[in-house]
Amino acid sequence: MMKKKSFAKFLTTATVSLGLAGMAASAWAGSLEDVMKARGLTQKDLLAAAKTYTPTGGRDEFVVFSSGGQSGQVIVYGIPSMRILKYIGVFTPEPWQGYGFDDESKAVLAQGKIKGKTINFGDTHHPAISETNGSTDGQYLFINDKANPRLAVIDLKDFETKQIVVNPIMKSEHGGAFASPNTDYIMEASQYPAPFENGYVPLSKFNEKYRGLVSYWKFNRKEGRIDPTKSFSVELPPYSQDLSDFGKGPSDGWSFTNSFCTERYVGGIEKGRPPFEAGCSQKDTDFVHMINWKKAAELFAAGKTKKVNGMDVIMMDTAIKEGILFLIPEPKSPHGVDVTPDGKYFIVAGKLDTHASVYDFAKIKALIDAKDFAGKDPYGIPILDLKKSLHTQVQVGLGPLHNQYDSKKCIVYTSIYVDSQITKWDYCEGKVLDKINIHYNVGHLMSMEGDTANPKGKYLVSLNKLAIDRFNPVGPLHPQNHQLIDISGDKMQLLYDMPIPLGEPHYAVAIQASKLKPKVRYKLGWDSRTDKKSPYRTRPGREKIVKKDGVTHVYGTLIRSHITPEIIEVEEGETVSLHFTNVERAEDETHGFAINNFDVNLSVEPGKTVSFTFKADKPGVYPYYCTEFCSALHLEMQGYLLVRPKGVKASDAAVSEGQTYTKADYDKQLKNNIATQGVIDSVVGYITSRNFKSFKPVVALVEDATDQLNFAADAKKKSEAFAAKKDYNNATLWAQQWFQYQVKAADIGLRAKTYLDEHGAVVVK
Ligand code: CUK
Ligand code: CUA
Repeated sequence: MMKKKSFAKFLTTATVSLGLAGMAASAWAGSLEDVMKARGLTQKDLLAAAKTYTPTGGRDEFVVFSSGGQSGQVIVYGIPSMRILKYIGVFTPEPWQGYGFDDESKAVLAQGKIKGKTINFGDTHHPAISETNGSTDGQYLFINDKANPRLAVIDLKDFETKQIVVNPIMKSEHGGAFASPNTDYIMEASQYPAPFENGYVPLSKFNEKYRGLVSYWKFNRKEGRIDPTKSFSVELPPYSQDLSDFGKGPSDGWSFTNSFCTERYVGGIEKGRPPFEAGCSQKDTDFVHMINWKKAAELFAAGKTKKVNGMDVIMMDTAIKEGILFLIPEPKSPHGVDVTPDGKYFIVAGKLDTHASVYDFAKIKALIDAKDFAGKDPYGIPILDLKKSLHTQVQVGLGPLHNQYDSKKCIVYTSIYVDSQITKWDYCEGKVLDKINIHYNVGHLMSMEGDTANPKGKYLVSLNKLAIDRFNPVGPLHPQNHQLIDISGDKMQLLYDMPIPLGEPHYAVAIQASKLKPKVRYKLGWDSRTDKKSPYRTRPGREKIVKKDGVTHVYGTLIRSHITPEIIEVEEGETVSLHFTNVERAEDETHGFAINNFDVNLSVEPGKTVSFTFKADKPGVYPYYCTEFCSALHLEMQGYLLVRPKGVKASDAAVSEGQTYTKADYDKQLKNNIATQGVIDSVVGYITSRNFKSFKPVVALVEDATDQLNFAADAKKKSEAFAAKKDYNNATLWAQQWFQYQVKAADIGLRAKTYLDEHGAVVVK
């Protein structure tokens, strides 16, 4: 350790050697002008900063759910601060949340197995928030996995993944997840045509046997789960279906799915054939598919389906005969179809075209009603005339991809991939209003609730594929760049760049933060994945170890700062099932649980019960501990798993400790505890003399502190009982435990006091 004198010398040397840098630092701490000069900031920068900067303790107006791309997760961040709030484990394990480590969440991930095989990644593309009357309601989030056709349900009450459904027919999936205006159905469309059956079908049979598919998954809002038995699909031609959207208002009851490669090209570059990219971009138009899903649901209810791999499918012949499936040409290699907030139009942008096309649903409906068709595709599906279906076409830039709507009437924003721009335009009048450069190669873009019946305007995020020179370099693999743009005025203004270091996000959705009502704790003993009381819940004092059906069940509890039990001894070869209930009621008092060598980390939030089942296959000593820094004595939140070799008897000998305590130790601890109680009483006095009941967070803190003081009283009783029996060793240790609860109560009390001081509490009589 450095001596005092040499430390002082070190300080002087350091100050001198800092020299000029030290001066710059002092300039930095000065006025606004000084800081601007030192950091090279302009007035415009300051304005942008003022629009995004969120002071400590401040909240964001909007919350974004972004796809986490290949990570198989969802990224949650705030707008306008662009601060990342959470990564939600969805299709892949996420150790911090214990997702894929505790038995309960393993069961959710296991739903995502495909033909018995565990899939360790997901390619998430399109999140969708549940809707009521076409507006986001903040209850559920859905997201797709493009690579392994799957859909996941996330409950926004606790931001946890509850269900994964595998599409039994598709071999890839892109046009999901999209929610119908009242979330009756979640829609997904396949991407790459493939045979319905799971076996081998040669490409020579492409036209007859390969198919596309749209599935409508029935969502049971009460259960918060998809019901596969009430879900159905519609067979489509082997075009590469791309993105989808549900109609609303006048177009409610219909869904739209665009496509590319209607050439039905099958590639073969290795044989000298032109590659997919040539064969799939030959024609000037592809097809948007229109499906009357309400009528399709009636056909399903009437049994007019065929079972394919266990799923009910309305076959193309039936769909054509019943008049629920139509095609409209769309220019060229389109990407995305976006229904306007009023449901009167939908916009399609062709990647290889400079135009965005605005389709008029009323015109389309009239053509369908009059059976006015321009022809049929090779499968007999009626094709509508492009010109007769259009409202207008607008030249928006090179490589337009996706569209998002503003709260202002008729205003839409389109991402322009090749030009690296966002174009703002009027789809009613058909004219371009503004363009802004972004960095670089935008994919999706997202305005606030901009894909709903009630867009909120204000901000737009450009989800850029490339970041190139925007951030400090971190190697050849760059983060992606989400750029925040102010759209409140006539001209778009770039505000902020946020690197996204997780997967390649595709789409994202935003919601007004006020619509989200997540809980802060679970009911005591809750299995958060089934949303039911856990059969393995335990309460303090009821912890036990029981053997049942060859499994050793440990019913334990977690609370600041101990794990009960602290010693678990089993025999080699035993199957052990640990069940921990976090019995805290305090907000944010999560405990973790990890054991050496068993590949486990559990996250046990207040009230939650989680389990971890494993085979104690190797004799040894395995320390376990809490992995969340939960309290001052967090490091002491520990225990031992002992696995004794087969046939060796459990030792009944008392544990050996390093220290025993005397009456003098006891008296000293007692004196200390009494003094501490004095401090606690003064803090309690301070709080209760103020109007603390007007502050909800303080009421919660006071409840928590009361709990701790009750625990303290309990430990005090035990200490006194041992002291009466002159067992000063145990009396001292329980007195120490009593003190530990006092410390926790004092810590909470001081937090409450600070809160009251900062929020202007007043003295009451
Ligand atoms: S997609 Cu990736 S930028 Cu999957 Cu919606 Cu367009
Ligand atoms: Cu509980 Cu650390």
